[in-house]
Amino acid sequence: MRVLILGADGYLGWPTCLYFSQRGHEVIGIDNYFHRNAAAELDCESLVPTPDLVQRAKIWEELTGKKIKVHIGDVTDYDFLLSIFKEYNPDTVVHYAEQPSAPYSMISRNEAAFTLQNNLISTLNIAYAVKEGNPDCHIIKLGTMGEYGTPNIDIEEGWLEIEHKGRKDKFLFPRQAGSLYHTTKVQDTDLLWFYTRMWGLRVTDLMQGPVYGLSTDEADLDKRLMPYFHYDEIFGTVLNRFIVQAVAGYPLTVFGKGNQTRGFLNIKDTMQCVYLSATQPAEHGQLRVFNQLTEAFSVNQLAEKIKKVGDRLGYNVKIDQIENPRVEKEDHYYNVQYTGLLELGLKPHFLTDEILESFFAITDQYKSRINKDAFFKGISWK
Ligand code: USQ
Repeated sequence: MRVLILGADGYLGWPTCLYFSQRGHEVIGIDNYFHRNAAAELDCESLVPTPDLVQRAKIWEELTGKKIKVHIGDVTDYDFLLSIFKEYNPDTVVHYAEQPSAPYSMISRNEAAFTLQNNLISTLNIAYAVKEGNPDCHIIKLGTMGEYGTPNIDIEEGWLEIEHKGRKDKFLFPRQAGSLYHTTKVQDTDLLWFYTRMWGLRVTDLMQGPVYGLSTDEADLDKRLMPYFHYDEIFGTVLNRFIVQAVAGYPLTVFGKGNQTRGFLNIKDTMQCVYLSATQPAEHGQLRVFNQLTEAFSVNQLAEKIKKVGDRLGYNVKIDQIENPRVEKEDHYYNVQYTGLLELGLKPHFLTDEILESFFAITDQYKSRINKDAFFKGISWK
């Protein structure tokens, strides 16, 4: 396969490049370094020193002889994106080229406008580039479980059959996002569903929960290949933050009551899910939706798990319940269906004590780089 990975410098983008390249596919990685630049401006840089995309591709080639082609450019620039499609004619495009942070999108109107513009125009451009460049190309878009919110009914895998006044139809599962960022993901889904109906695009939408971890088989070959990893309030996700907080001797920041429940997965499983979706693509005219998680935990359950393992390792972990800066339900029903990716062949890595121990061990190697000021920035949803 020839695979175009948009957002190739990010936490998931770079490991995805490695995963496909290692398996013999031709990989083209694109990024505009938005995330890197924003992290530097907001004083919340990666825990691990990460060479830029061009340098990392060179390191990978030196180590393995495999080439990842890299272009630095902006997917919201349609001429640039179309020229890439025309040059490479990809079989699959993986779309991570979005502003990925819910807190970032809630900082102020400017960040909200950037998120809206960046995320929607990038998705629109991909739909057009596929139509004009190669209508057979399969689009894999990273969506989010946060599109569904926390409804008081079971969350189905993308679609819901409704019977109304004696008639039946199937619709996208109702969406009620909890941040402006998550709202752009809802709109992305709608955009792609629209163009799937209009033009017969083939699309897989991966509704992913918060990802954790630093280790993938390919990144483990050399420290310089590790993912761009955040633990700050803006770009860090909860489990990654808690591990770094525990190592730094900073109390784990449970927001509000901590009964908020989400579906989590190991970064290794994100790689598997994207790969399984690419090798078993959607049909023309199909918007295929998978709920991408392997197990659900409340924030309190995560904090307790990390405390148990951390204390055993000698970290003396403290847990703090702080006022919730977000507007979200702190007690809610949560029951998600997620069989689609298991049926494609996903073999989950669950959050065992051993996985947590190895996560502590890698994080500890970078302890001196932890910037405690990044843990709390005071971004409020209210
Ligand atoms: N939380 C805490 N303490 C913290 C950080 C988070 O209690 O220090 C809580 C939040 O209030 C929330 C839950 O943990 O209830 C998850 O927060 P998060 O920051 O891990 O995840 P979120 O902002 O929802 O976004 C992340 C990714 C996003 C992805 C999403 C999947 O940044 O790209 O779409 O996870 S999901 O959460 O399922 O929507």
